[in-house]
This record gives sequence, structure tokens and C-alpha cells, in this order.
Amino acid sequence: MTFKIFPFVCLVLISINSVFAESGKPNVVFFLVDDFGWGALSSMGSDFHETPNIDQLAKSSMAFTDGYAACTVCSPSRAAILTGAYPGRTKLTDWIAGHKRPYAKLSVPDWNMKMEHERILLPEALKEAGYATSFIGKWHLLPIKDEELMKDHFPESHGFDQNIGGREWGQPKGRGKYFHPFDMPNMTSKEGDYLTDRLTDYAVEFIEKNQDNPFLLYFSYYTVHGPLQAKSDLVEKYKAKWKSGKYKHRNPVYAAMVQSLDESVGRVLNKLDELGIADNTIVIFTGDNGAVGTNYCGGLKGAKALSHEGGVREPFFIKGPRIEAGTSSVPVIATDFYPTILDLAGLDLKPEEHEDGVSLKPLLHRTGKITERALYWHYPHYHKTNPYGAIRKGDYKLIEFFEDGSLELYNLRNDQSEKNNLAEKLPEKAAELLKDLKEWRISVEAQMPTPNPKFDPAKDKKKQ
Ligand SMILES: [Ca+2]
Repeated sequence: MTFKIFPFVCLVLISINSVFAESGKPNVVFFLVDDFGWGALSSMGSDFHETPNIDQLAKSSMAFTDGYAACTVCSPSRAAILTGAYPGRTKLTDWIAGHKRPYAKLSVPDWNMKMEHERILLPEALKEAGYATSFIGKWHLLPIKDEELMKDHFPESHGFDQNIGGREWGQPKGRGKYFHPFDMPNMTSKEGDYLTDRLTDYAVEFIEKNQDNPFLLYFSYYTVHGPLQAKSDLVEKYKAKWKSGKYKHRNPVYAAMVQSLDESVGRVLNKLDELGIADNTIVIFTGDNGAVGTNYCGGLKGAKALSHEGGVREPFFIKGPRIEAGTSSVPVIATDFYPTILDLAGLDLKPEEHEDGVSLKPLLHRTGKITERALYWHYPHYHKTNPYGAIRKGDYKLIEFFEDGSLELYNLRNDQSEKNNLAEKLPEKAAELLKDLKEWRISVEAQMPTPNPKFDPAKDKKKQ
């Protein structure tokens, strides 16, 4: 009798055990790389860079081929991930502190330099659910024009238990920049320390400390934003490599920075493996906007701060429990991360918060589709581009330039590099998308630039 029951008891115990294991909320590791182009990984076309760890992560993820940042510059893109809301809606539409063009044709609207505390942000939603939350790296979301107000908008005031290195800076500006001394919050360092490595030490330490409870590690790299500075041994390695052949990419310092990034991702993922928690961890890898220079944008048109695909299309990998590895060409955007993470973690969605995101879980689990929708960009500012708005709907993308109302229409499915402007050839399609874009702007109360009474082309040109 006992002998007969034994296998049954074992089975029950095993089942109970796996139920417990599965009921543990998954950890979340979010890798956000600065100014990371669509073509900077070896698996995405770079013949010079070496990124084995990130390539392996991509291979074991659902990789979205049409994954987008919500803006072509840092601060709005970052706020969109944390709020799940479009920059056009939050009015945080430019990088902090933004560009000055007092004599340009249009005056830019008075925009918002902070995330509102009324909103529940992604880390706050996870904290409510019992997660330990860590912010590591570049923040760039402080209202720098008001010192008092600034104090209340560091990562610790927006749901993160700890902030390692985050301040108003959009790039390392400490005495040693990418090297010791970093002059960043809550960091120690010693002679010779390299920023990407040192931030990784803190990331690994946080994981070790929180291995027994669910955690969010939001690793927001300063790299590969300028100033371009890398470890000398790696720079020498890529100098030698460069001499050994002909490569599309040819900057040894940049390549060395990318290798340090890859090693950092590898160290974090290895730590998850070593602690036996990798299978219960969601890992996301993306960038905040395109690379500086089209060379690193994988053949896409444009680059950081420009309205075309090179400015906003990003690596967009999501790995985790029950996520099937593969690729998806469904257009998705950074505002989707917030609801996707909640959904994957088994938490209730907060549609009143992540207003412009949808959960990608049906695509990740291959259980269904997501509702068809258009994606929108709103940049009423001057930078390297003129103020513009854009919409992606199905295969088509329309860009509207606000100075003169000119339009560009592309079919991205067969013209990914945006070579053929179809606005005149397909006026009905252009009109349909423009109408949708304008209606969307009204629905989110997007702020528009206005005619500038001080417009002076000669003075404007001088100022640029
Ligand atoms: Ca950036």
C-alpha cells in the first residue's frame, strides 16, 4: 500500500513545489542603452563590433523588428518608458534643457521638464506589488530650471528604492567623465575605474541582495553617449582589428565602449544564472533613441534627433518565462513596456496610467494578436530637425513638418530606408494618415509651435 502511494505523494509534492516556484513574481531587468543605433550589434549588421552576450540575449528573446523609441532624443523617450504615456500627452517633448532657436520661423511651446507625481510610474506600480526597485545610471529627468523642484524629481521620488548615478546629466560630466572620479550620486570609485563596469558592480550587488524577493533592476546606461571614452586595452584591440581588414564601422573607441556594454550585460545575465533565478526573470533590452550618425543605424535613414527611422527604431528584445524566442514584425513602441511588464508579472493593468501602451503579452506568448493601432511621435522643437509630427499605421509612415506643412509618406514594409516619398503618388493615403495624426494631437492635447514674431532668417542661421 505504502509502496503504491509513494509515487502519487511524490507527484503531488513536485506539483506543489512547481506551483510555488511559478507563483513567485518574476524579476525584471531592464537594459536601456543611450543613443544606441539599430545597427550597432554584431547580430544586427555590425562587422566590427563584438557583442556575443547581447546577441545571445536577442536570440533567446522575442525580438521586434519594428520596435520604436517614443522620441528621437533622451528625456522624452525615457519618460515615455516610465509613464507609459506619449511625450505629446505628458508635454515632456524635448531633451532637458532643450535647444534654443529664438529667431526661427516657429516658437516652440512651453514644455514640461518633469514627470508629474500624480502619475503612477512603472517602478511605483511594481513597488506597490512588493518589488525592490533599483535605478542605475543616467536619469536626465530633472526640471533643472528650478533647484527646489529638482530635489523632488530624482529617481528616489519616482518609485526607485535606490539611485546609483542618476542626476540631471545627459552624459557623464564628472571630473574623469567615463573614468574615476565620476562625481555621481551614491557611487564610490577608485583610480582607474570605468563607469560602465562600476555601474555593473552595483547592478550585480543589487541582484545578489534581492535574489529572494522580486526586483526591478532598471539599468540605464550612460554609454554609448559621448564623450567617447573607453578602456585602453579594448581600444588597442579594436585598433589592431581595424588595421587587419576593411570594416563598415571603424571607430575603435566606440567599438570598445560597445564591448564594455556587452560585457556588462553578460555579467548581469551570468549573475541571474549563477543564482538560479534567470528562468524567473523578464529581461528587456532597448535604446532611448538612434545613434549619433547614420553609420550605426543599420542602413536606416537619419539618426538621433532626426525624424526618420534611424532616429527612433531600436533593438527591442523581451525575454522571460513562457516567452517564445523568435521575431515579430508588429510595430511596437516604448510606451508598451509598462503594461507588458505588469501583465507578464501577473499584476493588474493600470490603463489610466500607461495610457499609450498596450500589453504585448499575446505576441510574446504567441496566444493572439494585439489590437491594430497607429503609433505617434510629436516633436514641436528644433534640434537637428525642424519641428515635426509623425504617424506609423500599418506599413505606412507619414511625417508632417510644421514649418511649412510639407509631408513625407513611406511604405516601410518595402522601403525601410525611406528612399521613396509617396506623398504625391498616394495623396489619399497621405490625407488619411494626416487626418489621423491631427485627430490624435487634439485627443492628447499636444502642444504645437506657433508663428514666431521675432522670426529673422539671417539671425537664425547665425545662431544654429
Ligand atoms: Ca539618448
